[in-house]
Amino acid sequence: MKRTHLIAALIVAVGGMTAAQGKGWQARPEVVAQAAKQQPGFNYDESRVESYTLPDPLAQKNSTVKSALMWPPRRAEILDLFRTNVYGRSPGKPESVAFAVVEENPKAMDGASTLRRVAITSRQGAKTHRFELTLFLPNKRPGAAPVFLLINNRPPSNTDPTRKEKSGFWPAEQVIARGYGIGAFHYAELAPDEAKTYRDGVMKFYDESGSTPYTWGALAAWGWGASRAMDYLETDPRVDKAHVAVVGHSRGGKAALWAGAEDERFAMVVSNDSGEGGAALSRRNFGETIERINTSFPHWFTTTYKTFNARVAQLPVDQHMLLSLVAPRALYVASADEDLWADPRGEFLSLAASSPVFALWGDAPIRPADMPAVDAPLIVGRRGYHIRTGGHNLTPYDWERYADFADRVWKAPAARASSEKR
Ligand code: GTR
Repeated sequence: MKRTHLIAALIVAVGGMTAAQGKGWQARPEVVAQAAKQQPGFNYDESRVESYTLPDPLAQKNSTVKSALMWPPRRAEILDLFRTNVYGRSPGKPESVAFAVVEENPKAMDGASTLRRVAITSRQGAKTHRFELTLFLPNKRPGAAPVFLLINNRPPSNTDPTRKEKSGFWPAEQVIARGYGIGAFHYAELAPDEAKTYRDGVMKFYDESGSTPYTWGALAAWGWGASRAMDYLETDPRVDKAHVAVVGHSRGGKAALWAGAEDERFAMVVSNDSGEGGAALSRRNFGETIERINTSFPHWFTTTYKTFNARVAQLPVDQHMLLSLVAPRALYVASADEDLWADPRGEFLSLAASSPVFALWGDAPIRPADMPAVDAPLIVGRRGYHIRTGGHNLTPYDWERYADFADRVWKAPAARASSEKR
């Protein structure tokens, strides 16, 4: 090739790459300006993101994980690093868990669904802890239904079992119409979301004369609640227990990711705007920081996490490794265009950096340059992502995308129903 041709070819290649990246999401300047005004002292400027090196999720002491068969010990190691350094150690299943249906309405939502309100009582020694699960199951669906379970971090009225109040945060009618069950419990029933009182929920139940081997923070307690709800779901014949998704928004999203890491019975994990301490990379200096989250919400994480406030680069993990713990199950990460505090790009890059782990099961990579434009969902293998127009919230749009994703990875409900009949 003549020199001039070669130069032309290079320029085309560079131009092509820029064009591809240009199609992806960029924060709007007015949103950046607004964020800087609302939460000053934090970085919202992409050009000020410093370079960082992420720990390799596949690198073990003396070898690299090269196959799905080699993953379990590395997975256990990563899980333990998160327990020690980030979320703390949870007690696991209590001595016994009992379920009581406190209300059943087979004709809820004008006959479209069956409502079950279930009291979940855990017993440990002489102590008991009780919380409630609200569950709607689709009546039109033959057989057991897959279920989306929300860790509700908003007021309980958002998941009103009477349906007198309806909220886009938990659009139960819409999810039922898609053929899925939908459940929720209120996070504060597990641990109050307050530094002074957070131990007054389920943690008290494990505190033995002031000393406990459990170092869990509130996020882990909320995730523990999801596991106890799963204990119930496993017993309900109308629930397809092999297809239960744990869903959470923001702090609930952080808890959902941790629940999915700790409990592999969840076949899908959905993180909605979970940000710092959730899906977003901690090493990327954009939006909320570890120091800030540990200061504002000291009760969310284990105390060791605070020792990383000023030395993030020394954390043995980053959040792409938390996402990796979901593999080979299904994982959906969602961001919102105006939610710069949660670092949408950091959430996407984290998902992209989990690619080597998902590749162990043959999934194609999600590359950093693949970040889509707003409202243009991306599904690659068993991972999904979207960035929605609007602010920090969980909305009917988000739920539609989660149902689309479940249709895809769990096969369309109609197709499943007919294959079940055979
Ligand atoms: C913010 C916090 C975020 C996120 C959010 C929420 O104040 O800084 O990490 O969890 O609250 O839960 O809505």
